[in-house]
Amino acid sequence: MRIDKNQINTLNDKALPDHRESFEYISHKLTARDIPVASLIEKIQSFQIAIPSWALGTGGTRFGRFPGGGEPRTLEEKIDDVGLLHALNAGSGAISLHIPWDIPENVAQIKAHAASHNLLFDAVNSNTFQDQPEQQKSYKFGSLCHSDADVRSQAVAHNMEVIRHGEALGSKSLTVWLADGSSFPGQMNFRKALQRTLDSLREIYARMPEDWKMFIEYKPYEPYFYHTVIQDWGTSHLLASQLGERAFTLVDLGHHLPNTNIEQIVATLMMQGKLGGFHFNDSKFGDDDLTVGAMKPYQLFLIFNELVAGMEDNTSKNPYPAWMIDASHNLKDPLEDLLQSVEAIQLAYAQALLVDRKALENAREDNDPVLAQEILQRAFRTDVRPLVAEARMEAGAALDPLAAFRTLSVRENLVRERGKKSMATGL
Ligand code: PSV
Ligand code: MN
Ligand code: MN
Repeated sequence: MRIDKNQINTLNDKALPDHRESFEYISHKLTARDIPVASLIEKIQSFQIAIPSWALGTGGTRFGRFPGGGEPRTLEEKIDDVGLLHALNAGSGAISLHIPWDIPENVAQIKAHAASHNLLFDAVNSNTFQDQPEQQKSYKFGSLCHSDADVRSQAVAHNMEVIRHGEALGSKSLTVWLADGSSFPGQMNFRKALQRTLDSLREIYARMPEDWKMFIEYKPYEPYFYHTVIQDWGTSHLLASQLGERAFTLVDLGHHLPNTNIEQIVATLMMQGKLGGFHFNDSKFGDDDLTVGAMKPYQLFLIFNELVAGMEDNTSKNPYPAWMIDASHNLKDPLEDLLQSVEAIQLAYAQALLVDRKALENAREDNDPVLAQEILQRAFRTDVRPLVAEARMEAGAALDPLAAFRTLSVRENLVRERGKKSMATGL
């Protein structure tokens, strides 16, 4: 199924009078505060969020999976799904592939297919956390950190293969997330495991194309429950610093222990020019991979407040970060969940753009926490939904993507095309 512009225009026309009223209201308010609305809209439009190929199907939990039907069965269909999202919100202009789940058989065809949806290929992801059927050595006790040099070589070779696929498609970065770790005290030598990981990453880094970046994810626990080799941003930063200029830390919001001050991590990494990318999701307890903004929208705003501050005052020359959603869908329709996530990200970004940075800096210099809080919350409590909707409509997408998804019976159409029992490949 493809959504055409006429369908979107018809829906937008119906919603237009109501939208106009709310957009005029906020435009008027912002203009009175000397905030240029047109440039806000441009910024929102150019903020593109990559969709991971593995989030297009039902993830399930380790206790079960309840597929909803109409899931993409092939890489082409995964691209089609991201194309649907992008047609609805004009904010999901890239797809991130996970190898070997998404091996492109016919590269020229896949590229043309993505281009027909106006999609780019974002970072490619390696997978050394599962054994594949034809694989010689097992990753049961680790991959890049393994005590057996042959396992490490196999994992390095896999990352090189992922890079080759990415190069063919036009990706420019490799994201490495390692499950490597141990579940019992004494099981693994911390120092050797980290040293081996560094050495293996060095091999990959050395052979990475010159215009590529490496993003290193961290995670405190899971699948192992005592220690993870790259457990936190500090360890990731240590590795990225030792590897070189084109290695960066990637922050996945779910990869922190409860109550971690993620916005401070963002500020620190940006200060060092080492924030490479982001995996957005939300959580209550751990790596819950829930819809972005579903639990802690204020935290998301505070993170964007640091991101915007870091991008505006970029003395450390942090590269423009790669934005991606990394979520799992157990209850919701994956596409509806992703529409909600993209919107939540755009709203937090738009709110962060409203922060009066000069006034905030003055309040900080004056040690006035009351005023600092007022300034931040004034931005956070502004209803920026009409701004984001206007940005979408101007870009040819839907004023209300979720309503459009339902009115156009997108899922029903996908079920008709792909069947009730179609399950996405991957997780
Ligand atoms: C691991 O929890 C993670 O967040 C990494 O980004 C993986 O690549 C992704 O999930 C999919 O398993
Ligand atoms: Mn992730
Ligand atoms: Mn995760």
